[in-house]
Amino acid sequence: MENQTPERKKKILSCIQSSGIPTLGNYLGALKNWNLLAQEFDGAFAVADLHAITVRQNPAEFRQHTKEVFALLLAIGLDPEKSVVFIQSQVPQHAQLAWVLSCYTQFGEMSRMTQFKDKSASHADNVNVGLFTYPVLMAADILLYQADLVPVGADQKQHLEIARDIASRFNGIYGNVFTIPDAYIPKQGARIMSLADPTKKMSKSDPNPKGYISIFDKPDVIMKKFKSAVTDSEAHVAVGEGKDGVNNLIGIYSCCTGLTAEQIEHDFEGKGYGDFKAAVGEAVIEQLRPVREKYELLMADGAYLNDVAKKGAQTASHIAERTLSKAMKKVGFLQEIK
Ligand code: ATP
Ligand code: LTN
Repeated sequence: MENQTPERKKKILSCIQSSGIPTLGNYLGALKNWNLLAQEFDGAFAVADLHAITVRQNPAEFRQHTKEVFALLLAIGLDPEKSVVFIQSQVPQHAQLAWVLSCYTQFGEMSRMTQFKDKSASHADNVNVGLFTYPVLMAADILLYQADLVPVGADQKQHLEIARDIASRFNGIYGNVFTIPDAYIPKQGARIMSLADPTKKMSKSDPNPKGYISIFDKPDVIMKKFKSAVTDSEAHVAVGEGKDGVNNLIGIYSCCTGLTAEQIEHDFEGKGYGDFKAAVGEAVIEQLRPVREKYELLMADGAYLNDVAKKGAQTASHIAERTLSKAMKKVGFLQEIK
């Protein structure tokens, strides 16, 4: 039809830090959905290596983790011909916009961030300013790409709200510069808990490797970790209050099989935790197998990864620059002396 502009395809963006080897929590809470959403929307996905240095990194390990996490983005099925897949530090506009936005963010709002409180407690010897302003850089990541939707795990909800607040404040002063993003938090898998301490979120920076399943763990290691997962003394496979360990295992099994909690309870009626843990281990092994296999092939082809990263950074930089220059112009940065 004439005069009718086609509806704009929605844009999504998300990032994952290269602060370690990604876990089953990252996969079920975030990565799995990225791939599904990328089929439907215009996607941009990045390795947030700038965020990773808020915690001290060993340079050689950090380089390796960035390569691994980048390979993982392709291994989960993201197609670099369809989505922009890149490494954050290779696109300088992220750090540039973060500075500008930091001048539109209040100290008081940052002080309320629960992740800052948690991380400054767990890294008491290195409570750096980057850890404090981390959500501003995250807002820059999102706003540069005018993202409508940001798929993340539940722990990032508060950071998304801040990104929305910063964008609305900036737009309120200067007009419509940024799209106001919505968080996309999955109904299932948004908060996978540690297998060793199910009151804590599964984290790739957990010093106890028994607490997390790495996406690249081999099947026998996965099975061993599930068999030693902390549960309770009830021996009854059912969701319940105070049954954090079993609730977590039911959640994981449900994400991997598509079964509801009721179906799982029914299927395991009268069976012990041993059988259930083995079934969960098996389901996770099958869920991660294709990802690990593709990842291993990709890791053997450094030249291909490098090529994809370069092209991704170029495309990302082109998109990001449009937003950055618009924002800087609005603020009043001198563009050209006439
Ligand atoms: P760290 O554990 O080192 O603090 P992280 O894994 O929490 O890092 P990211 O790597 O940046 O942080 O997380 C990438 C994505 O994975 C985010 O969307 C985050 O919400 C999600 N995520 C992280 N941990 C979990 C979890 N246990 N359950 C569900 N989603 C998670
Ligand atoms: N802070 C996020 C990682 C992250 C991110 C982003 C997520 C950095 N930039 C932009 C979504 C959008 C975390 O999960 N820890």
